Amino acid sequence: MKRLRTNVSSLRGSIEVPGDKSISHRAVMFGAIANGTTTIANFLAGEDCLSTIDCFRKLGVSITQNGSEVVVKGKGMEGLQEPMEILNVGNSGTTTRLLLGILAGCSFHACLIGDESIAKRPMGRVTKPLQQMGAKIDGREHGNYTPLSIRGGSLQAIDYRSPVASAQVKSAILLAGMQADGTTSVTEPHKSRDHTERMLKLFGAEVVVDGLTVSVTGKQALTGTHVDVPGDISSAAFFLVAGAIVPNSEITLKNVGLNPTRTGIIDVLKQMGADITIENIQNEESEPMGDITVRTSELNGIEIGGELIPRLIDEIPIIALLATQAEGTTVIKDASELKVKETNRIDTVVSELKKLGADIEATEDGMIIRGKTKLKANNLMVDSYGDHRIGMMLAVAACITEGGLTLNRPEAIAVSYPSFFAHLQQLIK
Ligand code: SPQ
Repeated sequence: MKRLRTNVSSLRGSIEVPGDKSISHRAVMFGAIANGTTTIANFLAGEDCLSTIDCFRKLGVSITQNGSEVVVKGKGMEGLQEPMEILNVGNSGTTTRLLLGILAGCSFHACLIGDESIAKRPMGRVTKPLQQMGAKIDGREHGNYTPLSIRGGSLQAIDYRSPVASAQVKSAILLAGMQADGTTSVTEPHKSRDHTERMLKLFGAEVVVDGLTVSVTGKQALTGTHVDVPGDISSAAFFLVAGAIVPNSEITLKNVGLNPTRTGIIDVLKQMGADITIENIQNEESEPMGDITVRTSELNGIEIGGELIPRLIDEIPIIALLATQAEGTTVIKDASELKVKETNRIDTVVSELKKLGADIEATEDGMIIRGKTKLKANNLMVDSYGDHRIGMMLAVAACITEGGLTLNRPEAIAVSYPSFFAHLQQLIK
């Protein structure tokens, strides 16, 4: 349990958020199956990415991690070894699904297990197409939930139409496709984050992107390289919102990833009227990054849905808090994917913000928030439910809440942002 800072009068200063979680996972995984050495700078040493390192070490890959510097000695596409132990993915959906895509092409046996939250997240969305390609996968409820067991082998390419816009589904199939005979394509209903496509190209693979369809031809080798991980925009989002809603604030976030498939939060802040500027954009050809400054703003409610949703799916908890401080109604729709994250994020966001007096209701595929509301707590306890993004959203909510507030299960935040509370403390004036 942690007592949260409430009624903060100002947030000011500049911070550098840790490396992007999605890119850190992929850099280790792609490095492991590449030929030669991969060096990673600004790696996120959060629990999820450490789970990825642990799994690949158990698959025989030599990985040296020294804080945010990582060196991976690649084994090549066919060099992974049958693990002697169960692969523990911890709390990480990305580790589970992308690892399954890689293991689908390996002719040995492996078992995957994770924590209580992972055990509730649907894996059929990747195990079914991987089975269609030729992998043998079994597990709880016919391979839909962990624990899972997989024996990969010779794979056939597929043309897969994903029913959901999910980068994890797309990436798992493309990673299997890299090991299959023929050309594998994945088509999504809306574009999900494209870090896999960009990173495969960085490792020397040929990837064809045609609108919502991505294709790779199998049996291409990857070559080890250097990966510079930008700051995680999903972590920055908590301070972008904090800067907009806490009085007398001005926060600069340095070297934040600005990949257009991830910047929905910036579009939303701008549409709601936030005072936000972006400077020093670099690295535009691979993973763009820049410095973002946000100041306390007058906000208005908006409607958020459609193709914007995959561009901000992980930011919806903090956007819900933002909407409580906007005049008028904010409607978030087309976001039923929130139900299958670390928690059901529609339920956990609505229940915890309601405790603080927010006017918020759950809908089938999102939520409706009416603002502007003064948040209040009278020595209340809110809960992260073991979900890092819910925990951080509540710590930011506390900054604009009157009264005493305690957070249950704050340790969940270490999954993606171990230095979150230190950074918050640094900004409080
Ligand atoms: O890795 P995990 O646990 O799935 O983490 C989350 C998060 O909030 O950090 C989702 F709960 O991020 C996913 C994201 O929602 C990371 C991700 C990726 O790196 O490919 C893609 C998104 O998931 P999905 O299911 O839409 O592909």
